[in-house]
Amino acid sequence: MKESRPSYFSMKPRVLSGIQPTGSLHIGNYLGALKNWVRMQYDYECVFCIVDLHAITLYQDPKELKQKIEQTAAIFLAAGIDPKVSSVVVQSTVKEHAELCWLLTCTTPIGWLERMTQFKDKSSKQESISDGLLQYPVLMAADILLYKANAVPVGEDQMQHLELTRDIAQRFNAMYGETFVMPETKLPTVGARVMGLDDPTKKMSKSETNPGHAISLLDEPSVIRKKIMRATTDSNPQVDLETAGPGVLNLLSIHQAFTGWTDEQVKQHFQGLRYGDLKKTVAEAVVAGLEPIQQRYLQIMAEPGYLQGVLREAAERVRPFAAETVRLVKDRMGIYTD
Ligand code: ATP
Ligand code: LTN
Repeated sequence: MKESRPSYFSMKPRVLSGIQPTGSLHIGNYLGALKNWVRMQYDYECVFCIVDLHAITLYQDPKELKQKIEQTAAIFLAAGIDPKVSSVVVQSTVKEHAELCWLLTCTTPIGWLERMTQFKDKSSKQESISDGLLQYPVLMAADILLYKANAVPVGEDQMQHLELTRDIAQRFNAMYGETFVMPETKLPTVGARVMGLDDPTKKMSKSETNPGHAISLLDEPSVIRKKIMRATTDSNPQVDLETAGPGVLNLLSIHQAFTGWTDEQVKQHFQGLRYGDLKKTVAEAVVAGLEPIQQRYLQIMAEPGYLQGVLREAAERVRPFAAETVRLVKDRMGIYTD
């Protein structure tokens, strides 16, 4: 079957990434993913998804979920995603994500899914595990392969899922002929794994409930300062870069990711500084970095219909491309296409 390229998609390489609308986005999501998206959007053809079908692999309150989907989309735009050049899409509004997912579940061995550390981790915390939680990475592979994405900017925790995506693509190509492009993982140089402020041995996460754990992108400056001042460090009184524990290293990398300082600048400024002063400096960098995002977020949310229009237009824009991929995949598998 001949592949056609709907006119919207240019010859630029493509990017796809997504964030679950499962709570308030935090600085880990920003530094690990969003900030990189903003940087990449002019060099790539980008699709950024609010992955609501992923979110429901764990129970979500239906009334809250709708709100969280819109809030997540608003944060994407507030962080600097330009809806004129990038497509901000609610995953469930382009039905081909679910359709391709089903086709891929039929070529993915269960053993590959049972080995995923995120599945093992999340399922160990549940009394009853949904089939969707096991299929989660196949849906993620479908998101990526649907748009034949060349690059996927994510945080470090998603590396295993990206490897699996390549395995799924390779297996499909071997079974049915060259169909999918191999996507590359793009990690940020700093901030690929931001740790919890309350426990620097755990990744900062939306679903963690301790209020001192994460800094939300919408936290007020006073809240940000308080959370950072209370962050867990270690028993040393001051920064020693040679022996610093994970709490101090986490604060330093948060600072570096927000300011763009070089390693040398970090060393010059922080070596020997007392922890109280380190925390004040980090807090001010975070407050300054988030202020413009928070202002834009309020403006976006105050404009009736704007966000809904952006989401509708983006879905319309990408649908022909998604439909074309599903058509090709079905054709390769011998499924009836009209
Ligand atoms: P949840 O707790 O609901 O699983 P999460 O906080 O892990 O959510 P996701 O929606 O799963 O967030 O992740 C969205 C993006 O943010 C992914 O690219 C992921 O790699 C990145 N990310 C999430 N947490 C961190 C973190 N602590 N540091 C760096 N990147 C992160
Ligand atoms: N599983 C991812 C979210 C996600 C994603 C994607 C990321 C869903 N589909 C496609 C990159 C590409 C997570 O961060 N938890």
